[in-house]
Amino acid sequence: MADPFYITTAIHYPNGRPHIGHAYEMVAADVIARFQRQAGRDVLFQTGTDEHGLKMAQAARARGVSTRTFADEMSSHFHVMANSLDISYDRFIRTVDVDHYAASQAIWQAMRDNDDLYLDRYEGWYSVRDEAFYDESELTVAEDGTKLSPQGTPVEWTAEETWFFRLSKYQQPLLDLYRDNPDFIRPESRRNEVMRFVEGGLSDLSVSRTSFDWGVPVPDSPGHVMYVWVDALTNYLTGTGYPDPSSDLARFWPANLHLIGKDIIRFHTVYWPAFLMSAKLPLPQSVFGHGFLLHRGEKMSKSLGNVVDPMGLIAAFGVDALRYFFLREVSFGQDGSYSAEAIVTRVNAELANSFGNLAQRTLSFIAKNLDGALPEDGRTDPADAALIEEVVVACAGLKAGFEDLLLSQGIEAWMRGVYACNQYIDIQAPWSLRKTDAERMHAVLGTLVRAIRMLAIAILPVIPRGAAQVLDTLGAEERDHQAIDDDGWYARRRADGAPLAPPVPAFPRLEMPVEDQE
Ligand code: ME8
Repeated sequence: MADPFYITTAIHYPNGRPHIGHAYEMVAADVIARFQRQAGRDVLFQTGTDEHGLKMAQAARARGVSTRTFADEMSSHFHVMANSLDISYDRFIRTVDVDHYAASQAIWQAMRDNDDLYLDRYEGWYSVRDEAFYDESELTVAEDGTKLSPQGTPVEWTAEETWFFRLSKYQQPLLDLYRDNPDFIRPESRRNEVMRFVEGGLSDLSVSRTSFDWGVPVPDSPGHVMYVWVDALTNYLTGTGYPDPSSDLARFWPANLHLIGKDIIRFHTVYWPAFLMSAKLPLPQSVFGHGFLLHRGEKMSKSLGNVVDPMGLIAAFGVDALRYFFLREVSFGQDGSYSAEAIVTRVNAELANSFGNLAQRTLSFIAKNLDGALPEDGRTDPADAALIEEVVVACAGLKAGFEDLLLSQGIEAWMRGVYACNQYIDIQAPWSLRKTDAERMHAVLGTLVRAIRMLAIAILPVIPRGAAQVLDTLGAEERDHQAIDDDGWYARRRADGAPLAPPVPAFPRLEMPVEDQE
């Protein structure tokens, strides 16, 4: 049985429509999930929506509909977006799912059995937008006197009877965890930030609410619903069949990777491991906090009018183009900027003019001049083996990058293979050889077919549609990493005798949408 690999995105708040940050996170996780599947791992990939909490209840009230009706409608936009982005999730979880209630109540009970929950009165500052409690010392004051959280959102004073979790008890175990597992929090800058926070001391955490009822009921405590982050974090366990140890999915816990944004790192690397330690459950291997995607370098906000609908970007540029842009443009872990020009420039330079053009000019030349028959083994030249070697190195570079979550560096390594092919084709000039040296022309085209096949397999996780289209034209069925090195493919494929399918451009050139032209 292959080695399990469980990857999750954050579950997204559907209090508004999905934005580009949500799309970015789903795509990044999807590329890693596809990459690990292609490498032979037994992958479970979960994404979904986080539907409880005051923020959802307030948004529904503002719309004048019941919270459940609102949640159903809004969650469906995230589900549709995931499908439109070709996200290969195994489960799209909703925190209103019945099994999620069971899992949340089970972890609650386990924390209670460990004597980590007690009833007390909570008085303090709460931000509904962040669904988070803050200490007075963390707040700043706006010009109009409003108190603001470190995320810049307004806080309000709340006082109610709640259950508390003994977070303070876990300060040292958490510091030990970070020290012993340097990869638990990535990238390094986030790890340092969390360690400083925990070293500063931890207060017990209020983990239930009595002032509203939109949440998972606390077992044996009428009137209390769980603090939204308790049930939200538990979604990762729900996906593995928790609390049933005999579930088919139980083999996926602990998760290999929680992929989340930098603003919610504290919830995932302080609260979540503490809850799991308390419930005596194994801890995830790694939490990666990616950066934010900013529109022309500015934070998105409705008042700036720069909240771009990802569905509009898919319609304007296509799924592969958007996926490629997200991962190639932004060094993974850091913030990045996007704009229509940046998407068009990047995609045209690298997909349309480089990889797409390489595949298209090679395959249409073969279609036209060899009637689509695979080139024969002509007279070789050292340049042929050198090119194949460069492409093998490029694909290995992508693999090494992706294993370490250096996604843009991995794609950059791959691009070097594409550039090497384009240089080779210009130097070897098969169009001239057609008249002067047919045997050599065959060798050149055969080398290019092999190279294109390897490059297309390697990039499949990033641009699954276009890369599959190129591979379909070649009739290359095996598409895992092992297949990249399989040099028996070309001989087998030639022996089967079927001509290549007529090539269709897989990566059209993009135009700037009219409304974005200045
Ligand atoms: O925080 N660029 O949900 P959420 C990149 N429900 N990523 C961004 C982004 C941006 N501009 N804006 C947000 C929540 N994100 C909770 C999570 S998990 C148990 C519960 C990321 O809808 C953000 O960092 O506010 C987070 O990882 C995800 O989108 C969902 O954010």
